[in-house]
Amino acid sequence: MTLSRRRTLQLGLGAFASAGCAGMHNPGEASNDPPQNFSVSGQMQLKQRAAAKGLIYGAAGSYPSLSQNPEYAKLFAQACGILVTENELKWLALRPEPDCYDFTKSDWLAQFAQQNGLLFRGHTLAWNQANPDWLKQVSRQDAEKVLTQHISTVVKHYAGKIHSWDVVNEAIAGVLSERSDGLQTSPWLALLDKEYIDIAFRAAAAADPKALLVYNDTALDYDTPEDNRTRSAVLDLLQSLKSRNVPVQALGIQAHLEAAETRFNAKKLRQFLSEIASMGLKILITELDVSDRGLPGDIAMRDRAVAHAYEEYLSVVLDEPAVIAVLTWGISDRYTWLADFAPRSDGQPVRTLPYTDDLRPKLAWNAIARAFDGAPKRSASI
Ligand code: 9MR
Repeated sequence: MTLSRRRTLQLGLGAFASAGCAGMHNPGEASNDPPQNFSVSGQMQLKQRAAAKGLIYGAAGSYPSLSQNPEYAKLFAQACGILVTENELKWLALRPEPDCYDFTKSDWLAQFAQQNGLLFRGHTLAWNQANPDWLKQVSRQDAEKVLTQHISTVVKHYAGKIHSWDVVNEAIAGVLSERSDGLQTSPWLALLDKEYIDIAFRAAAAADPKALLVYNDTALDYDTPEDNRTRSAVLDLLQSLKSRNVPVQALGIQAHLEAAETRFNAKKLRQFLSEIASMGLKILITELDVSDRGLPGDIAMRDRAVAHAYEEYLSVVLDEPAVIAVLTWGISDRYTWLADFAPRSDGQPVRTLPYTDDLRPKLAWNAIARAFDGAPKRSASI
């Protein structure tokens, strides 16, 4: 049985992706060897290379990693133009009790961003995961008030200090949904049906008219039944929101990629981006990383395959002028969710992000730098 990418990643079933799975590339074949040349010129950081093209580069960071590791924090501030809260603004972290908002850790991150001249970005106001147990006790009658009050309080707390919000995260389950609209089972769907998406965006817009309001989703990248279905359901959802004047302003494409996945179809992805842009929406690549599960152990070869996946993907998405930002889900292999959620079956540490676990840039860094250097310059109005 082939499990979907979304489901295997969410359940942490990394061992599924052994090299023999259908659709997985066998890196031992010479014809499929990844390119060797990832040369980069100049000394500029990723955020500077992005900025030179009118783009923002940044990453997700967490309170434990940034507050406890000064060397990492220093590198993060040098490399990134924006900091995304990895976990600290999820309901689970922020709302231990119904009447309590604990901003301690998210405020620390906001201050870190401000002190280092980074933009700040919030993730996320409505998701089916990372919710506190007490949410299960909320009645249908109270649900709209609970969601609206949460969003109003949290968004106002950072109003004027935040670049953008992932207002709703992963509302679509695509092929995994039993509904014709592809919506993902969630406490909010159970309580408010699909209205919860409208309610969330309207509450966020009322609380901070300046923040960019993003609908964020995963499994949008490949030419697989799951991703084709997700792209189609996301287009339908965004069209429906726009037709009812729901204030969604951008699509966040998470882009959790897999180096061993061969079903990348540049034309289809490019077409999808054009369709999103034609709705007047901006696009952000919000959680980019490249899993190395399913690749052989050899580190040099693995790094080339991961780098190739970054460059191939980014060169397609950066061709679309509506893409305004590229954010990786972390910057160093030392702090990546993939170590726990998609570990390698050979037990070797994963090598998925631009910097190694001891904070040295590796080929993935070169690949991202090359994609920025080769990207068309955005016009000043974007
Ligand atoms: O990286 C995050 C990890 O530390 C958390 O344990 C996990 C559950 O809250 O969420 C991870 O981040 C996810 C993000 O919030 C939404 N898209 C998928 C990300 C990776 O699972």
